[in-house]
Amino acid sequence: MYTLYYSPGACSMAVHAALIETGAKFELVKAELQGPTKDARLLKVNPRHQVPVLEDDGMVVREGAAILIHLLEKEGSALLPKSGPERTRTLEWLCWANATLHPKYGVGFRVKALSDDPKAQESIAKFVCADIQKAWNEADAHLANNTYLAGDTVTIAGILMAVVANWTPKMPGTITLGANVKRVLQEITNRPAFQKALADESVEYKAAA
Ligand SMILES: N[C@@H](CCC(=O)N[C@@H](CS)C(=O)NCC(=O)O)C(=O)O
Repeated sequence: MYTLYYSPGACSMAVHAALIETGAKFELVKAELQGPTKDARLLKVNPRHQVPVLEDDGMVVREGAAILIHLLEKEGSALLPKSGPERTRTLEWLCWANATLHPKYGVGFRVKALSDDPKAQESIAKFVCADIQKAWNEADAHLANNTYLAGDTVTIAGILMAVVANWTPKMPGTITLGANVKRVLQEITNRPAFQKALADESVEYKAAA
């Protein structure tokens, strides 16, 4: 039995969708990330006060990429190929979504916390949106020649990419997702597991339109 600590629409939604895809039994614990005080239940399992956290029969796993690899390996899911170049490419693009793309959005969410100076805020906003745009342009060029991020099947890399993409309208500037990225986002977000995760978290998907 798994327990997932999540926040609606956050990176934890990739774990939520993956849990549904595997058919494993799980329960959800909604964490309060923005409240006036820290969420005591989340702090207890993660001193960094971040989601996702997965409990697997009492074992606490933190860090989204590690959680996804642990879960999909244990459940034998095709979302993480078992060997060969397909596995290497899946891990490469999973790390891209988790460690390259996600932190850029993290800066976009924190522009006002990074400086009190409106001019500096403007510069940071401009920089971060251009930086995110570059990352999407790279993904779009890759998807012009590849059906999915890691070959011919949907993998966990694409699911995490789709979750992060949905934060785009909250960024402090214009970011345009290319047609190839949108094609993959549409396919992934149409999957019943992704639709169920969106519905369970009451999140609207806007990035694929
Ligand atoms: N490196 C961590 C990052 C997790 C992360 O940034 N989670 C966000 C939600 S997407 C969060 O919990 N933010 C609240 C905070 O940092 O205070 C991971 O991949 O699990």
